[in-house]
Amino acid sequence: MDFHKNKINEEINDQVNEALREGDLIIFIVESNSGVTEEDAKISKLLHKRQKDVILVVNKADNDASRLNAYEFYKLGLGEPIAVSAVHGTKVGDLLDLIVKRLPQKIDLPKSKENKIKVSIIGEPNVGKSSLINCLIGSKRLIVSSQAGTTRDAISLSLKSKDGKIYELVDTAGIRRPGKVSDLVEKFSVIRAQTAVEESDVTLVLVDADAGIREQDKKVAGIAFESGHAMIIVVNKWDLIKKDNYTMQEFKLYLRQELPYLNFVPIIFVSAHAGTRIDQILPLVDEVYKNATLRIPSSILNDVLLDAVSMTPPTAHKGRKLKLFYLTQVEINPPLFIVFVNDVKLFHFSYERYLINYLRQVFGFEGVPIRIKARERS
Ligand SMILES: Nc1nc2c(ncn2[C@@H]2O[C@H](COP(=O)(O)OP(=O)(O)OP(=O)(O)O)[C@@H](O)[C@H]2O)c(=O)[nH]1
Ligand SMILES: [Mg+2]
Repeated sequence: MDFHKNKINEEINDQVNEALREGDLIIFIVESNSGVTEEDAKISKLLHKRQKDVILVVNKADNDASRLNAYEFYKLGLGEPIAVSAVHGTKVGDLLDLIVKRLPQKIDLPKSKENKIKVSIIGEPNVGKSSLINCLIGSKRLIVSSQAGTTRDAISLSLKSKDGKIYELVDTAGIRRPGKVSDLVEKFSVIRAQTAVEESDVTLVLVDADAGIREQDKKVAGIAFESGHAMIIVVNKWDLIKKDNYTMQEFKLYLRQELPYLNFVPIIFVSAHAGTRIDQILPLVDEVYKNATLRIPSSILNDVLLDAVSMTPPTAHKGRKLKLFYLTQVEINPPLFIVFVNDVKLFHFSYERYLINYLRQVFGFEGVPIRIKARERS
């Protein structure tokens, strides 16, 4: 336990140093009621050494007495402290103004949503989500540890690729097995991951090669699938597997068996430790994103619908037969198709699956769940 604690402290220090190195402006937060602590003094020394621009924020200044306490922090030598209350929102607006004023002008914010791809990474605790992001960005920005449950909340980091593309990478808390922790925590981690996935363009479903596919991995993959967004299965810790020429193919087969409804999702085998194939992840992200934003003209879709129906016509059900009139794509990223029929009750799952597979055969859509809704023609 102590070993883990020390290891985590070390990781936290690394992370703080990294943030200090990268940051253009440092917000140093102290607590008003505790006065200047030894730790505060230590951190101030570190900041002086770094010669960075610092805003000293005294938090929990909820009343007059604690607001007055703020002046004590002058002695840290970091300039005028600003007293705020994060809980009540007092002076937080002023702080924001101050931050904007002090930020260097050189910061280039992404200009529009168009050239940014948002990628969330989800998976069970400990599969290496944070390690993978660290490896992608080439820096130890996120805390990594062998203790499950290290990442507690979603964190996003920006990455600019060599060709100038911007990716927003979202690390999420591991999705825990029910019963392992209180149900509330498990529910919360699922909801947070769902939200991250809903807001992303592409989801990386991370699994641990050494642990294999567990029930919980299936649940995680289901979250990505349900969102309709593009997805990739990333098998991490490939370095731990004893391999020969067939191992990857065998593992792929095993995955396809365990997750049969995800047969359209690309699989990549990586090691966040050794860096193996990490450079292939973003090109794959680009590819599935392109597929998710594909827009197919209705004229072409209707030719395809005609072909599909003549190839395998719907069978009659209790004397009534499904008729399909028109197919159109109403949304991209995630794609959504609407098919106009004579009676929605006759559009059964099996025919829906047939049409989806047909669309895949013609257009590919690798990595993208396809959804078709039936509507009755009025
Ligand atoms: N051998 C090996 N170990 C890895 C690899 N990636 C991560 N690990 C280890 O797996 C453990 C968990 O890594 P994290 O990156 O913290 O995992 P996580 O998925 O972010 O975990 P939570 O935040 O707890 O959900 C750490 O001990 C890592 O060093 C890998 O590719 N190979
Ligand atoms: Mg983590």
